[in-house]
Amino acid sequence: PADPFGYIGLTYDDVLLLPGETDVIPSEVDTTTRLTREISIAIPLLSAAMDTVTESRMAIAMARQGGIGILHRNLSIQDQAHQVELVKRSESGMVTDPVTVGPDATLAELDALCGKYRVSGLPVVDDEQRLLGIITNRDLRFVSSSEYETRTVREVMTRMPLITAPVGIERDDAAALLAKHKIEKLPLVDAAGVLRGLITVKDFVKSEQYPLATKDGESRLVVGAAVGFFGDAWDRVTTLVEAGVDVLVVDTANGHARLMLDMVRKIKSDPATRGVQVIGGNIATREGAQALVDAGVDAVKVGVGPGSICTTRVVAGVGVPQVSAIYAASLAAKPAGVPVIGDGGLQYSGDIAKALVAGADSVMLGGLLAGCDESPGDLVFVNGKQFKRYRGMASLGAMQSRGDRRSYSKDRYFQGDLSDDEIITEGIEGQVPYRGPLAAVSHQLVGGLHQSMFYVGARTVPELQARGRFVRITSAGLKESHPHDVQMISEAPNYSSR
Ligand code: RVP
Repeated sequence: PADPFGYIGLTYDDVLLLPGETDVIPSEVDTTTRLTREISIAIPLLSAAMDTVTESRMAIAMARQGGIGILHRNLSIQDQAHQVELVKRSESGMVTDPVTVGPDATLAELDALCGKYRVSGLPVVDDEQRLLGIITNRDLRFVSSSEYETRTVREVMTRMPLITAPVGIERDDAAALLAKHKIEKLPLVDAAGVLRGLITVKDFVKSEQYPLATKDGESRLVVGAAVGFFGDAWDRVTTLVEAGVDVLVVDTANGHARLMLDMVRKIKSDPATRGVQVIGGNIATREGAQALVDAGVDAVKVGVGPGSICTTRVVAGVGVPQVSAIYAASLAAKPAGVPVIGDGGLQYSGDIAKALVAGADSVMLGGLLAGCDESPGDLVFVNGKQFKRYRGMASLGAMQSRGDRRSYSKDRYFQGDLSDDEIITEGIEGQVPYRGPLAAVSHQLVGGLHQSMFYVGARTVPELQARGRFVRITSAGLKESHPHDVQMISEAPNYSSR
């Protein structure tokens, strides 16, 4: 090769967007973008598949805001599939396959079911799924918990006849029935009295509260989940698909691996799974993106080493600064019509627009979301300040097995065959400041993007991508970008110095 050093890699802090002629008002821009070939999202954000970022609570919150959460895979197959179910059942126009309980279950068993699915009551059905009644908080109000082991659902449920509706009832008619009878749940039954679905008042409230929510054809929230390609990975894939997952992320630290490409091809061609959207990654070169596109992915995820908790670039000496990596990947993905996801390395809201102009269609966030209420883990107090733990999936903590629970995170880094004391870590464990509810954090991030679009003069994401131009800056320019020569005396909601 003529030049063994190739090109210079640039990242977020190396560039700024040029301001342009504009008549755009920030509050009026449209941030809708393509997540995959077939799924659009109203805000270009994904929450990372990490065990300190995305479980069902975060996935629900992300989808409600108009983005999507990717459930991490450092869980047993059953636990991860259960997380998918929690998201899919969380809110919908109609639940087609509601959780039910039999009349002879004890109240303790009922309680456990309600806890597992986070619902406040269940339809009661016989062995043939015929509706017998319904049991909700109202029915349990006068039962003492000491009786839960001995009393059965049959004794306290509200029996038929109940207010029910036929399958296929219009949304407005259902809302009117709920209101007229002051009930919270409306079972849908067929002519034979068999339970076919359930509509709840909560779902109506939610859909008004979250107008941008990412939903599937049955108005259930959309969710993604990470899978690998070693060992029982195929079981994981099929179990997640059965649980209703919308997007699978074949997730590894080097997405240019042959096994990865085989897994993508298998999911896209197997009759049991080919309906699901597949994201492949991570890669950081044009060739890596091309290989994924050729294997048939529905989106390419970019990022080798940019993560705030990642040490790949120092441990292995491998990676590409993120803005250049996104650009390189887009050269292969764009002509094929495959969306690009920029994963990792974002520090501020301004980095979102930079990623989009470089060639991404959306971005995946870890550190920026790990401090939210909805991320797994408790608050930690340090010197009177509140933090939440945040760790890399290649950190010692994430890769070590705990008790009889093996780590599924190891094989993301091709180390499934190593014992705990042989692991080569590529990530660290740390903490980030507590940030409050995701809604507030995403408001600031997306609000920042609205401002970017105003400055560039773009009403839509495609316009931003077409109009955006970069200027490269020096370390003096970066210093000038941040607040300087002044002591900050109060915290801004979207800025902290690092
Ligand atoms: P960040 O948003 O900068 O915190 O980066 C999050 C991303 O970092 C994840 O989506 C993932 O691609 C990557 N990651 C996760 N764990 C590790 C690691 O331990 N090296 N890296």
